Amino acid sequence: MFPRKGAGEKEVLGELEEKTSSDLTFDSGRILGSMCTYPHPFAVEVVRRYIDRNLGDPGLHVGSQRVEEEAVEMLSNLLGLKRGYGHIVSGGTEANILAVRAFRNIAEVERPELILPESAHFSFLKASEMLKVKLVWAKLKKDYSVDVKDVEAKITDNTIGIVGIAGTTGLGVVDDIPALSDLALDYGLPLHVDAAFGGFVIPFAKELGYEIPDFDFRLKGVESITIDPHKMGMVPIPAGGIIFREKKFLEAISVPAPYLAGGKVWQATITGTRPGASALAVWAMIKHLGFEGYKKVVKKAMELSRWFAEELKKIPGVYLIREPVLNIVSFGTGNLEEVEEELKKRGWGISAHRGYIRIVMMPHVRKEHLEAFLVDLGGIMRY
Ligand code: 0PR
Repeated sequence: MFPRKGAGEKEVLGELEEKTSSDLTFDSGRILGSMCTYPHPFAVEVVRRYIDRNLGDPGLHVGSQRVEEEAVEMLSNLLGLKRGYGHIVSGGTEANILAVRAFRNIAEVERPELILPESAHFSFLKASEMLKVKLVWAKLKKDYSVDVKDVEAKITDNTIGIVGIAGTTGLGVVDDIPALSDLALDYGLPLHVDAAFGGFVIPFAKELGYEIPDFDFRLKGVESITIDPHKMGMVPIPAGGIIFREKKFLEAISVPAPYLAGGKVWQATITGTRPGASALAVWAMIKHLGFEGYKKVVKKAMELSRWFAEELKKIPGVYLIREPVLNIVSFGTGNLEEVEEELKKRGWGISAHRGYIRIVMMPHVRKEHLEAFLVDLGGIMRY
């Protein structure tokens, strides 16, 4: 009920505290299956300071708009491009929708089709429904990366573009983006890379010596990339990123907003009013941590995932779906649904996919949390 009379702040906060007491928190060490994490305290401070900035009316907040452009530029640099075109958006879902929208608007075909791996995130289902683009699913190989031959076999005159994934949602697999890029160039099609998760992992992991396929704008067929700062970037929700190689893609999805403070401006994002604080937090985190800072975070996460994968193998009845590529480890068991239920009963925040359980070594996940988890899992598997 909408209250007629207001209550004191203390009372309201007390009520909120009680209502959210059933939430799992990141600092409890129980959330092991999420792609989110406790944001970096510095990013939280930036959001608090600039909470009122609205990039939906950039004429009012000219400075913040410039900062967003710089954040996009730094993300482009990380992804091998001197200058890219894009926005800090609400997350990977919005970023993927914008990419599909751009491909569809540029292609101008009557019955648009998008080819994407069977491992693609469900955000593409939303894009398909909203944009009336048919999804054409390409098969996966035994290693769970997309079968590039199957992608090629599915290209038709209606194809508006191809999607590759750099860090799949379930297993953290990186598709053979170099081969997809060559294919895209051969057929004159744009390639979108969904690096919502992998974007803030792969560049650092590669420099640490992990063997991961190239995935970014250094490959000429790659026209757009989704990269989410609110996952491994440690920026508060909402913070996604969409970067296009060429300006024409952004222009293809821009609509005029004629009456705003900046005069006639163009808007490409799905959201109109949108948080400037998010863009500022992305900028601030990149400046604060730098490449070396993120590399340290990724080093820890990668090492932990390798260790955890080996420990899992020691538990009878537990098997890895595949060796980890990024900082995601997924495993199966014989009686999976029961195991899932038992783990959840013991208070573990895991992510249960069809056929396996996913553990993501986010920055808040520490070895002692995983050790406690392994003890519980071992116990469950014994009876
Ligand atoms: N692309 C990929 C490859 C993703 O994994 C995700 C989200 C998205 C796009 C969409 O991103 P947004 O959720 O930011 O729109 N992957 C996570 C998942 O589905 C999202 C998530 C995050 C789920 C935290 C649970 C959770 O606790 O697993």
